[in-house]
Amino acid sequence: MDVRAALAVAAGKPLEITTVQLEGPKAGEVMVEIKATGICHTDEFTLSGADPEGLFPAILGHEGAGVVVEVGPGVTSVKKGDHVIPLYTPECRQCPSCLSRKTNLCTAIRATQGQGVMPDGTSRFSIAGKKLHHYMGCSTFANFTVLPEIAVAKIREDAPFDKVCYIGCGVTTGIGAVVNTAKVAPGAKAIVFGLGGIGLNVIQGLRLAGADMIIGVDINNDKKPWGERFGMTHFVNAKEVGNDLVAHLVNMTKSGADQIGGADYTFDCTGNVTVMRQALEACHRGWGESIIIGVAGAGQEIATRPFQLVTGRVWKGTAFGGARGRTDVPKIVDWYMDGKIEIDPMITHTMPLSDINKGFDLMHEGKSIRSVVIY
Ligand code: NAD
Ligand code: 022
Ligand code: ZN
Repeated sequence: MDVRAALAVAAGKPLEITTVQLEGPKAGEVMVEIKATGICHTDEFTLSGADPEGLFPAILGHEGAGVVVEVGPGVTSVKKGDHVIPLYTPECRQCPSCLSRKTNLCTAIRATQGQGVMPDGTSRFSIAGKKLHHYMGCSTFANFTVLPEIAVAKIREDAPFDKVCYIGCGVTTGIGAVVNTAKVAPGAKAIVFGLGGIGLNVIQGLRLAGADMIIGVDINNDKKPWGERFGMTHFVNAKEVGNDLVAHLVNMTKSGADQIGGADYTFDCTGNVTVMRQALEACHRGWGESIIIGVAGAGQEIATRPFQLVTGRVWKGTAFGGARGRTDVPKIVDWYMDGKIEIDPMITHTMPLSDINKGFDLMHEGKSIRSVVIY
């Protein structure tokens, strides 16, 4: 069938709004009508050509929400009419990783997903007979897409697509990093580096977890009111503090008889490897944990002195907030519908698919927290 899509024709070129062809779902697959999709950094990272694993031509997009319109043979967990959120981290519940209970990184379709094809090794998208690549197993920059059954989370039907699409990446990543990866306890002191679409969700996750002190660090003072809006208690401009940033943060978090400073938890939401080091070193000796969320550029490396780890600081990373998509995403949708978390104010811009390139411009210019395309 014909579908409307924003096609990534080649690295560094704007997306082309065009009609492409989509084949129906095969065994174990579902076709979803995408109703809304967020625009996230990794779409831009791939489109720019900076991602060495980027494949073209492709249908990008990985932060969507929509309705199942058709299911392939053998599909049992969802049916036509179900509302779903696509998952770039699937949950098969059968692979060694899923069964381990130690990680959310399901391996069932990992190899083919990275190659831009469905689990059977073929693509459902084409244009004029020429195959197009899928992206992160989702391809939400088209008004219809095909996904493996294990890569959709069924959600309640009263949840608005134009808001809950953000749960497909940013919201779950930020909140999940707090509740699943760090497992922050009430009373904690935390520092969040980078107050963008991810960092603000870390902040609201910390508020939900009952953290006492939530320090936000950014190089842009315009982010201060944004952080405060979601629970930040203190703001630090890293540029204004300069070289003494870590000492400044350690000083701010001093407490107890020994007056040793440092946060219980820190989160990198910038993707900058210098910031990742600062985040680790701003942790409390003996127990502070630093969680890397930001994705660094290809070939980048992190460094610190081993002393930092020998004295008990812990360096961790998280993908999709450690969330098991089919299990956890519906719960986060409930949290939103119950008013436990906020999404609406973070969606600063919406646009039709025809204006999707404007959404990328807004992200470049740092003018948006999130842009959402409404089909
Ligand atoms: P964003 O651009 O909206 O926010 C980044 C923020 O960092 C901005 O406010 C910017 O001013 C600030 N910043 C830049 N340099 C800084 C510095 N030196 N010190 C302090 N602050 C600084 O981006 P986002 O959407 O919030 O995404 C953040 C990162 O998270 C990206 O690298 C993205 O790819 C990554 N991400 C990771 C996952 C995952 O599963 N691990 C999922 C989604 C996004
Ligand atoms: C989402 N991300 C950044 C912005 N929005 C993002 C990017 C990569 C990952 C997670 C979130 C990620 C972390 C670890 C992995 N990925 C590897 C997972 C594995 O090997 O099992 C990752 C993922 C998907 C893809 C590539 C890398 C892909 O589909 N191409 C989850
Ligand atoms: Zn994303």
